[in-house]
Amino acid sequence: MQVAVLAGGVGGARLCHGLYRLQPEGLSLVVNTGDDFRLHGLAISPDLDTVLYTLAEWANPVQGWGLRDETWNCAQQLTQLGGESWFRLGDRDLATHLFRTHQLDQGLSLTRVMQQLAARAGLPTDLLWPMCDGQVRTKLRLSEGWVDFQDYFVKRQHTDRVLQCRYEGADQIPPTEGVVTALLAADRIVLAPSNPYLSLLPILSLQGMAALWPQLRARKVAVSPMIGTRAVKGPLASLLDSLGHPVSSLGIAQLLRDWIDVLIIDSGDTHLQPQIEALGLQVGLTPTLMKDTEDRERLARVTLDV
Ligand code: FO1
Repeated sequence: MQVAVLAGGVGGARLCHGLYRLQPEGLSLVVNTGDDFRLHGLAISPDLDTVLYTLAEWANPVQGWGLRDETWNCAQQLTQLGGESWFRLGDRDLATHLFRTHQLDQGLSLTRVMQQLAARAGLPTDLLWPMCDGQVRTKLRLSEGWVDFQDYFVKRQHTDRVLQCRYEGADQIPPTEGVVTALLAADRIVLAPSNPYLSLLPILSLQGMAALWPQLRARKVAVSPMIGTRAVKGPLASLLDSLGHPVSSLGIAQLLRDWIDVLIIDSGDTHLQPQIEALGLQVGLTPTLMKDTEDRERLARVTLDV
């Protein structure tokens, strides 16, 4: 079976890992780049790196992003010098950003750079696909105005109420050819348990995506990142609330209903099944929390079988 996955963030990367362990071939991971930015002159692609490190089994198992066995000498010295240190770059992680920045500055596309990084990490080169090669940037409107994604997420620790989200550039930048080919070839498209506002909608908002979607023959399955009224990680519950959706998998169903056939929700949320079905979606019920590799594989299996 050809499988394409849309993903971003730590939950997305963990499901990608489960799918990769089940079927390393015929798998295409389309990753959000709306969080990408430059800092200290370096090109940083947090979601791509989180997927890369997780699949290579290099990721920090506790925080989910960054590398395991990381050291922080550069970050500490930068703090000492009074440099910008709110976004912490580990010593080993810095090598990825140096490599990527150099290659991009030589004129290579982000897609090509990620193929090289994947190869060096022992992964197939046709596995990891940045959603686009252009610059789409997720922006959030807070009470004092629009801010960049990482200003909201890391600098301000996602404590502000978000009044609006936009994906700057998305209406002018199409998905890459590799992404379109993978979506057209897919028998199944999986929307990972990633934050819809911050990871999935940036991908789905790309130029031409809404027109492409009905042409895809794949069955489209999403995994809800909500368990009860809580997000597994991050500010999703607060975003659903401030943007006018129910703070549960019902809110996820409302947001994704035009893009999917099936929503997999946590088995503790059975009571939501009738309301989600009333939106025209099929419901899959299974434990959705991924605590270990076995959970990742088990949930991945459900996304392929449902
Ligand atoms: N997240 C944080 O909360 N604080 C950080 O200092 C931080 C540094 C960082 C460095 C490299 C990287 O690839 C990711 C990093 N993240 C950090 C995570 C990142 O901001 C988020 O996971 C995503 O952008 C949201 O999916």
